Amino acid sequence: MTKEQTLSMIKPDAVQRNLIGPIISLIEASNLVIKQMKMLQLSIEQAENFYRIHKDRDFYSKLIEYMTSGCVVVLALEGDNAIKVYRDLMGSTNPLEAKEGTIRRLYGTNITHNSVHGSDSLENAIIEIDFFFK
Ligand code: IDP
Ligand code: MG
Repeated sequence: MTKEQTLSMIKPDAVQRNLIGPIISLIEASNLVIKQMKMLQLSIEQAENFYRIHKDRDFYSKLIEYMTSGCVVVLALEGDNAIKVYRDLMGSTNPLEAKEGTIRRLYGTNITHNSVHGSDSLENAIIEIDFFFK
């Protein structure tokens, strides 16, 4: 197994509902170690840059509006196969399709307000950790 780092974000819908603690508990229970963490409100420029691969999607403007609507918590997580371990812990993008016990199934409200973000590849994990913690 290879030790990796991944970027996690607790999104505004979860921060607003006092779910930072429960989500961090699930992360720690999955043997992922928090290496760096901070709370901030994304600017429109930051949100647009972070989600630039989705700029041509119909949900993009709604996504940017939502992601800048309140504070987020960003965390750099480390562990064996951290990228997959954390993607599995999050569950599917749509909370209705996410497996029992996953963060999105437990806490997500809908496909936009799905409580958490996680890097989807080693390459993007490096870019995203750099984005917030350089
Ligand atoms: P992911 O977060 O599971 O990696 P992505 O496809 O990368 O999913 O989408 C980024 C974010 O954009 C999602 O987490 C969600 O907040 C939002 N999103 C994705 N697909 C849709 C959609 O079909 N409608 C509305 N919002 C969406
Ligand atoms: Mg994604």
